[in-house]
Amino acid sequence: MEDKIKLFMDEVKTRNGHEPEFIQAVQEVAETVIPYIAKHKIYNGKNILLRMVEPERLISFRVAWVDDKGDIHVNRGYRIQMNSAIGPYKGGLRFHPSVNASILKFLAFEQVFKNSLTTLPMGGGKGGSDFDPKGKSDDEVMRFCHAFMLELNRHIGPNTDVPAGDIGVGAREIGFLFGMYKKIRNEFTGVLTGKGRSWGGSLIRPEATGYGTVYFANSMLQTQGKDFKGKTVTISGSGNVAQFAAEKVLHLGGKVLTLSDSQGYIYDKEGIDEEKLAFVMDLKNNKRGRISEYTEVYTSATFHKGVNPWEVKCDVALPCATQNELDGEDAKTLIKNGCICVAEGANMPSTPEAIHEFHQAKILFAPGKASNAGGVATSGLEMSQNSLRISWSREEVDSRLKDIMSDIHDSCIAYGKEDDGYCNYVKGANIAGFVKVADAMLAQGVI
Ligand code: NDP
Ligand code: 2IT
Repeated sequence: MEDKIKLFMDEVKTRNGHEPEFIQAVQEVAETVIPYIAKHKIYNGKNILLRMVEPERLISFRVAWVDDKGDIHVNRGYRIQMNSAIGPYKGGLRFHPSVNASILKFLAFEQVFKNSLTTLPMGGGKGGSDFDPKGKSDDEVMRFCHAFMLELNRHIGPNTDVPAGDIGVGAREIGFLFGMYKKIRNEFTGVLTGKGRSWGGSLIRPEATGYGTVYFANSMLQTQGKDFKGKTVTISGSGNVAQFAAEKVLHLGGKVLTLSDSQGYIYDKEGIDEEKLAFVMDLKNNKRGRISEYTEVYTSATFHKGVNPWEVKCDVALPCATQNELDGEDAKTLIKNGCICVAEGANMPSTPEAIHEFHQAKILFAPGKASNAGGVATSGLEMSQNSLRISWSREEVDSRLKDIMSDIHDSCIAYGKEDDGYCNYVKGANIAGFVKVADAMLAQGVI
């Protein structure tokens, strides 16, 4: 089996040698899915995984725009249309200076499995740009988004490819992108999700990734007869996912100790309560400030520059910032400090070494493609509402989100439970996600 995996990975590395994040994401899937393929005859000899690692289409384009001073800038835009076996391509757009083909291919690849897990008919895609919205005026962000959509519009559509937000792309950016799509195509359609409430957006979509992550973590805790009540929780990030993960932890009676951004983390020993969280939301979403400013208002907190929050003792850790933000040493520290559960709100925040440590210690660990699937699942619900031209209530969407997260948890248990009763959620998510897409690819033939 090791040989089969190595042979496969050698081929992936030959073709994508300069893409470390993509190779990392594929390696994790290969280790769990290739043994499954070997045991299931219908997938033998079909090279399904080899087909799945090659994007159906990779679009790269120039985005030229003019700043407030009249200077011209050039950024690179991308859309990776990874797999459409079970539905139109679906996945977010990331605007961050680190964006490159490797990062977007890893995200698009993960998205294929994640979307399959949601039970909804969505293929996988991802896109974005190396544009940095930080420090730009609203007008500059608008001009960039309009220039980006001027090209992207010809590659997407409500039945073709439906982008949404990710790092650096929130309600403001989706608004500008949607406005330009509508103008060029003269169509008001559900071509993007994460839209504003008054123009086709779904209730609960802003909350969905963070809420879903905590619903999933709660199901994990319940397998041990536990829940969030009285649990201490460390969270990284302070953006969309982190904010609403924190909110749901508070709803369920947990105590949130940390939040972070790329400059460091804040530790509030008294806990970040609802009022303090409202301050953070205003600081990050409206004032576009830095998380360190929290300590200027709340003296119970300290700011720790240039480090991540995994050194803080906690019961549950929720990495909600970015890829590879939690390494093997961080994992050892969390385990040593008594952490019992790690659920990823971000995509691939734990390195392979960290995942190895969690599995060795047999603590509860959920990969993002399972635990953060609530965001895209609710995007799927937004697409359904757009197609039906209706909008569901908060309760309706939240209850569907809860059901979907619970179904994903069941799928992980079904495919990931090991002989000693420990659930390997990585294996469970990869195989459950793979089966649905692979069956569709088999049915559709070699294309
Ligand atoms: P936001 O842009 O709203 O927030 C991102 C947060 O992560 C910010 O606090 C940011 O800090 C921090 N961050 C970004 N890059 C780094 C870095 N290199 N090192 C440390 N911190 C960093 O993005 P989201 O909350 O939407 O996304 C967070 C994660 O969740 C990503 O991995 C994304 O792919 C994933 N995700 C998002 C979904 C969604 O619906 N939005 C759905 C599923 C997954 P700073 O401001 O300093 O950059
Ligand atoms: O990583 C993700 O799942 C997202 N950024 C959300 C994608 C979506 O289409 O809602």
